[in-house]
This record gives sequence, structure tokens and C-alpha cells, in this order.
Amino acid sequence: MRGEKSAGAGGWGPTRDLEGKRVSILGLGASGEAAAHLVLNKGGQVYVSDLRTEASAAAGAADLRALGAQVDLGGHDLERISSSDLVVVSPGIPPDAPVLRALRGVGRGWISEPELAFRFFRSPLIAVTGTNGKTTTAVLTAHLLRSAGMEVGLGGNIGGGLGPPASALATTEPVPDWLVVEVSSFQLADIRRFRPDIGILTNLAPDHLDRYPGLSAYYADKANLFRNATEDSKWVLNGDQPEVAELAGDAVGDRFWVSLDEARAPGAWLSDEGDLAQDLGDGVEPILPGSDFPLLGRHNVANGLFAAVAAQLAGAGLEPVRRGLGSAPSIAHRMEPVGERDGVLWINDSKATNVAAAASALGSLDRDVVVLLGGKDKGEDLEPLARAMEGRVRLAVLYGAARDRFARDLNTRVPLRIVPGTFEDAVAAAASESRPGEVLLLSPACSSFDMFADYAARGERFRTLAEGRG
Ligand code: UMA
Repeated sequence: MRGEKSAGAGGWGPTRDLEGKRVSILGLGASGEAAAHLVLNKGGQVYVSDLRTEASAAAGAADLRALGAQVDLGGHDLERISSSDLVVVSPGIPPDAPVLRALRGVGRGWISEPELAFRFFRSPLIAVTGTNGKTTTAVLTAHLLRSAGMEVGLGGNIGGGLGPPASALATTEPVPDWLVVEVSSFQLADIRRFRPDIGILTNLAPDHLDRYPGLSAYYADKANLFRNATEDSKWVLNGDQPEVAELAGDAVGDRFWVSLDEARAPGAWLSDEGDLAQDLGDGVEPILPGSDFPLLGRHNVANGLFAAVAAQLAGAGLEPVRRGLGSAPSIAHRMEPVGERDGVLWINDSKATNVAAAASALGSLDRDVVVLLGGKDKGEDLEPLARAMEGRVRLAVLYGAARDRFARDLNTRVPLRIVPGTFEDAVAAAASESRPGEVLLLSPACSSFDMFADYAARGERFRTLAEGRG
């Protein structure tokens, strides 16, 4: 596929020029800052506003003002925003935020930051979305393309130091052969022309129910991945979830399936013998013995298969893909082994911020587990977690704001210990309960915001404690 289109003067997106255009950017986080830089780079006039006033916001504001942007902290100037030529909204601003309600009220539309970025991309695009596994899949896809000698820009929602926001990829030099961009439902909500050459949908499961009125609203945003499908589009989809095929609906383009349950062509799968195999149209081919794939957990095998298919659709050969899968890097906070003490393996899966992710982590372990569950409750049904825990979890240590609700809903299903104090107290309790040969797993099924700035801070704290440096 590479080279089929010229990444030259016209670029991929239809709009290349913001000369003299007034662009309002809502939110001065990573997205707002990257969007502002891109618009300034393209000659636009930038107005950024954010409700925050604290020092970190002030520092970001000063940097942008020095480049010629106008910045308001502590509020949004509605009149100014609604009269601008383009409005770009950060993903963390929920649709019912007063500023967005007011814009809706005056009939003023807006776009998301990856939509802005897309309009200036000069390389073909692989977009990765899904409830879980998107970051690992995006990182692995970039890794496999690089194994095949390609220049790759990796970014988007990914965060955590793994890649910049999408807008930063629009000005990368030299122009990459491919862009791999992770997109969240919040970002897909407000796309217009965003159109990946290859789109990956890893899976669907309940999440973000603290922001969406229901599951169908969440899935509807994810469905925007397919919104601008063309006959040339390639879709790499979870073949084990009928709801994924349903979401893709009748979007045009070629479909490739990834399955952990059955051989499904065209696509890639985990064989009954536990090996990775594929049929992308040239017959069945082995990819890699399962024992040579270094990442822990069945869900990571699926992520490896998504990446293997996408990388080959993007022009990588099977040999470099094999090499790349065999050297797949483990990714921080995602089933990441962080220490072994007294025969207990400590695994940091802090990124498991919902029930499906924690259930899939538990389902992938074949040792007895002491699991740490807790944090800020997203209000999900815990039944899938209870099922994944039975027969595998010897003890669940419940902590944080979610602990009482979890204790109520998991009661009678597995042995529980409730720890009312700090995160450190909970980890110490879990460590003292763990026995040689077991796994001590942090896979909390909740967001971290009751105790930490984000899941990464929670994972780092766990790592420190695992290393005995706490
Ligand atoms: N704000 C206003 N007005 C409001 C409400 C909020 O000005 O009415 C301001 C806030 O004060 C804040 C800004 O808007 O300063 C919102 O920023 P943001 O939350 O969008 O944060 P960014 O730093 O831009 O980070 C976002 C993603 N965050 C979210 O979607 C919540 C990052 O994903 C992403 O890495 C980054 O853009 C670059 O693309 C993080 C994430 O947790 C990793 N994503 C969720 C996930 O993966 O589950 C979706």
C-alpha cells in the first residue's frame, strides 16, 4: 500500500491552509497545546481557553502567548469562540460541559483534535481504537513496521510518554512512511473527515459509563471509526465479538478478523496448539509459536495478531513481522512484570481501569492470584469480574473509594479482604497474604482518581513498592 498514494504537496486531508483563520481551542492540556502549535504552524490565529488557572496552566499559557496565541485561563469567552472559523475541543471536555451546551445552543459545531490533525497528515494512517488493548496494539504495530525498516509516527490518545498527541504528528520531519494513531471514543465523537487507511477495532466492552448516558452512546462514538470508509479501506476487527462486526455494519472496505477462538480467514488467529497463524489470502501460514511471543496474557496475543495483520496490510513482510513479534516490548502498566520477591511474581496492570480489562488479565494467568481491586468506581456490573475470579483468585484485596461497593457485589464469590487505609496499606496487606508461586496482581478495574493523578502514577507507585523501595 505504501507508495500507492503520493504523500506530497496535496497531503491526505483536504485542508492544508489555515492562513488568517481564527481557530478557537478549548482546553489547554496536551491536546490543546499540540493543536495550538499545529494551527500556529499553519498560519492560523489561535485563541485557547481553559477553566483552570493553576501554575501548570499558566506556564502552558505563557509558552503559547510567546508564540503569538491568545490565551484565557479561568473561563471560556463564548462570543469569541462562537464567532471563530473553527473550534477544536479537547477530549476531556464532556459533551454536557456548560461551554459545549452553550455552543450547541447557538448552533456552533466543533471538531476533535485528531480531526484537526488528520487534515494535515502527510502519511497514510493506521487508526487503533477499542475499549481495551489499543495502546499495546498501537505500540506493537509501530514496532512491527519499524522492524520492516519503515519510518513510523506513533501517537494520539496513547499518552504516558509513549507518543505525542495526533497534532504533533502532522508536522514530523522527515515525513513518516506511516502514522499509527490511537483514538479514543471521546476523540472519535467529533470527527468529520477523519479516515484511516487501516482501522483496527480491538474489542468492545462497557467503559466510561461515568461520562456516557449508556453503552450504546459509547459504542456510537466508536462506530465513527467507519464513518468515512471507502472501497480502499482495510478493517482489522475482533472476530470473537459479534458486536464488533455489528458496529462495522455495512461500512465498505476489506475486513480482516483476529480470533483467539477459531481459525477465521481472512485474518489471524491463535491455533488450538497455542501458536499464532494467519491466512491473509495466500493460504494458511504459521506466524510464530505461542511460546516465542514474550508478552503475558491471551489478550496480548490478540493485540499481537491485530498488529501483525495491520503491519502486513501496510506493506511489512511476514519475516520482519515474525522478528518484531518475537521481540515485542512489554509496555508499562499493562501486565508488566515488575518484580519477584519471596517466590511471588508482582504484575503491574494499573491500566486495567475497567471490569473487562481486569477480567481479561485474570483470565490470562495460570497461577493462583492475589489481586488488588479498587480506586474510583465507574459503576460497572461486576458479574464478569466475579466469573473471571472464581477458581483463580485466592484473595481479592479491596481498597479505595470503590471498596465497599465491590465488597457488596463480590461477596460470596471469592475470599475478600477490605483495606480502608492508603494504597500502600492495601499493597502491604496483599504482599503479606501472597504465598510463593503466586502472582500479586494490580489490575484494579477502576480508575485511579480517588488516590492518584492517573493510572500511570498508580502503576509507578506499585512498581516502587514491588522493588522494595517504598
Ligand atoms: N476543561 C475546560 N473546560 C471544561 C472542561 C475541561 O477548559 O469545561 C479543560 C481542563 O481544565 C483541562 C482540559 O480542558 O485542562 C482537558 O484536557 P484533556 O482532559 O482533554 O487532557 P489532555 O491533556 O488534552 O489529554 C487528552 C486525553 N485525555 C482524555 O481523553 C481524558 C489523553 O488520554 C491523551 O493522551 C491526550 O489528549 C493526547 O491525545 C488519556 C486518557 O486517559 C491518556 N484517555 C482516556 C482513555 O484512554 O481511557 C480516553
